[in-house]
Amino acid sequence: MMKQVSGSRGITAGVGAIALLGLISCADIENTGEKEAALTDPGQSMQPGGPNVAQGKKQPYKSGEVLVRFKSGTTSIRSAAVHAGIAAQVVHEYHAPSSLQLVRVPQSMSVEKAIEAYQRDPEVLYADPNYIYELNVVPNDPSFNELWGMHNTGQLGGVFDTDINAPEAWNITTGSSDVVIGLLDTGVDYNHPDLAANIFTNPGEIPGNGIDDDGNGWIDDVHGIDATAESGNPMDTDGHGTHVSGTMAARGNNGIGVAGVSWNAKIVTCRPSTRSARWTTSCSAWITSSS
Ligand SMILES: [Ca+2]
Ligand SMILES: [Ca+2]
Ligand SMILES: [Ca+2]
Ligand SMILES: [Ca+2]
Repeated sequence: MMKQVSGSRGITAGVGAIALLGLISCADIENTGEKEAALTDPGQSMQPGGPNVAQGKKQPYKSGEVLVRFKSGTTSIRSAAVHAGIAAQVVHEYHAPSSLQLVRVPQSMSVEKAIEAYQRDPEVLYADPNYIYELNVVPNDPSFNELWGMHNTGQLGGVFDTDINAPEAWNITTGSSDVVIGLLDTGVDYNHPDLAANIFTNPGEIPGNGIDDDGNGWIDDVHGIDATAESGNPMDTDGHGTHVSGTMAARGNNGIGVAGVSWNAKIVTCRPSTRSARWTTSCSAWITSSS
């Protein structure tokens, strides 16, 4: 279960990030003009000593390409001679880090063999594959970082990747407002700033006029019903239903609070009766008739 932060309007609580999408390689970072990102030294972020395919975990990289960084003071004549030794061609030279080059190796040579050859040369500081990184969709909601169940980097001390891989799923879809989710819980705070946009509205009901406009047996049932109080007002009286709603469909990437599994789905609510089993009929009938 995700960590819940209490408060008068708490759904769940964190630190924001940037919405990113797509595949990008180390070399592309500079080629696409992301100068600040390119200042990151690939050799410091990758597995030293060659591609990590030999270490049990495959990370995709561009075939036929190697990033080579020479030691400080290596002359261009010397580096050119090293490349010529394996018939590799320099296709890009980086300003930062210094002495870093992207080379294309011959088709007859694997990236692994090329890296082995470079690493044998004393002038080479390191040689790495041109790894491809997948930049997943991460919402800008300030408390997203606390949702370890969605994306666990160990940020709260837990086990890395023990999560539902939400950013990976969001690469495919972040949900649809055409989907309506029925909530059977303690109700929902339908005015919550991170839920209000995703609360279902009964199109046949005029709010606050004391009339059952759509004739479904419930007066002013705009966002759901409360089968316990037998009213058309499903306002949460406990907080649990609001918390669950946040997990299901808090508005994602709106700069507020958290993100639900679905960023846009609509929530329709029935607060069940604790006094009789009649609520099951009431809830199912209302949800079916109104959504
Ligand atoms: Ca994960
Ligand atoms: Ca009604
Ligand atoms: Ca009404
Ligand atoms: Ca949000």
